[in-house]
Amino acid sequence: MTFLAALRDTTRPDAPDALRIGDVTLSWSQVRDAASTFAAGVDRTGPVAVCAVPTMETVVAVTGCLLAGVPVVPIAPDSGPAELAHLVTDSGATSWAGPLRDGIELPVQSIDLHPSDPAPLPEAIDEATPATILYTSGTTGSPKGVLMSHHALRTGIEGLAEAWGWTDADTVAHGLPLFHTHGLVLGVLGSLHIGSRAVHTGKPTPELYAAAEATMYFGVPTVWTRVARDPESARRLASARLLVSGSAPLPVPVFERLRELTGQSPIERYGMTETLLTLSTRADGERRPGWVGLPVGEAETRIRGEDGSFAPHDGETVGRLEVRGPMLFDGYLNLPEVTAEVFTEDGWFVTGDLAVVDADGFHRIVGRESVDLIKSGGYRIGAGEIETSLLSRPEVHEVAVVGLPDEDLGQRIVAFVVTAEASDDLAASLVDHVATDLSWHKRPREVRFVESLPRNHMGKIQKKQLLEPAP
Ligand code: MCA
Ligand code: AMP
Repeated sequence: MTFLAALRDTTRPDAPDALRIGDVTLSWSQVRDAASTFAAGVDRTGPVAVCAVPTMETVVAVTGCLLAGVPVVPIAPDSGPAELAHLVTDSGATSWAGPLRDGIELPVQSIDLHPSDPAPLPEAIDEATPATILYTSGTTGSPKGVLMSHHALRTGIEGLAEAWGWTDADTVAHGLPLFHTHGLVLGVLGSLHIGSRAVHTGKPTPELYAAAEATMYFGVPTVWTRVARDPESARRLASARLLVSGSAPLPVPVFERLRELTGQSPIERYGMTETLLTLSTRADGERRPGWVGLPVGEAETRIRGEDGSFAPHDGETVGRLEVRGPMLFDGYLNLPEVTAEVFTEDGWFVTGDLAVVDADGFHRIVGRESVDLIKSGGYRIGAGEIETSLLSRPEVHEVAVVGLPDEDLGQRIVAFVVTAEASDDLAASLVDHVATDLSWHKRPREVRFVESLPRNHMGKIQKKQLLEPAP
């Protein structure tokens, strides 16, 4: 078996609308020809950095790299100079595809959506080959490159297809970014493997979802919260086969409101960049609000207490969630020690999430072990990265960044800043600094000036005290 099986299958009937992104639509054979032509010309000396704007060109470049067996590094199109420099240097990218960014001196690979003399489909490649290097934040330091093989992507997608009854009769729609697992791997590459049609709506707004006429809709909880607040758009999703939420916890009231408006309960699933998706409720099974269901495909899970003992399956005992399976990553690029730290001695990946499991094997994610990993709008953001960026400003003497509860975003990034120059202008300028230095979605939504940060007798900042509501 090979990843992107449906795209590679030249015997299946063509469909004129296999893939639609914004106002560009291509058939299966057109996607195949464009991607094969990109593959034929691609620089094979190192990974290709793809500026992941939500366009057909991005999908053709990514797919072309996969067909060629060249690892692809999707880059957030608005990465600031610090983030961009880190991603390009750390990944060892030797070429670039998509809109060129200032400061990038790599050779640019051309993308032709309609080649006049298309190259033939490349031979299947070894499944152990790295497919993607997806950058994701940790609690400290710069984002880490997560190496996913073709085998991991294929087995992960096939597990989901079984759980969701996902077939080539489906049309998948979403409007999520193409530089993360959710939007790129599940939302686009998954269809190119399974053979379903795919529609990228450009942005994930309720109106655009309502107009997409799909059978399966993918969204982060913020998207579903906005759909639930827009009854007219929500009702137009009633005829869909599955409404799927993931990347962060779906609030129970949103689950219930969606059920009221659409007549169907959303599917909730859980995953990580490092593990693809490991847990989900099933199309043919129970969908319980607040719970993420059962292991998918060949994934296995276990929950352990701090002393290493296994948590009883009583639906109450909270422990650390550990995962094993063929859809796991092959490590963090250039970071063997960090990779070793996130695996147990017997080879299970420690997710950093806290969970419970009940007698039926149903899982509920209770929270994260560290307050330093924030999930805002479904984006994973490391507090340390934002603190480092803010501390580069001379006005900032001390800073602590936390995620506070937010009805729309799940968590919103709040920076507590100690400075001698507190003012509204400084707050706005610090927000702007992070938005341009790192990226737009990493900007604090709020800056609070404080006299000092709460510390324990060892001098360590007590972030938990900052999570309490402001007086
Ligand atoms: C956006 N705006 C900007 C920029 N970007 N302005 C200046 N510069 C920019 N670079 C503007 C927009 O035009 C808009 O303006 C306003 O900012 C707010 O934009 P919006 O898109 O609504 O952003 P948001 O409210 O901040 O974000 C909500 C969101 C977003 C759209 C849901 O958070 C999102 O796309 N999240 C998806 C994250 C994701 O895919 N995570 C998956 C990780 P105006 O209002 O004037 O139009 S993978 C994963 O987690 C695993 C494997 C898993 O389990 O799935
Ligand atoms: P990322 O690497 O961006 O995929 O983020 C992975 C993290 O997202 C996980 O470790 C969880 O904390 C969180 N996450 C993903 N899906 C869910 C979900 N359905 N419920 C709760 N948390 C989730």
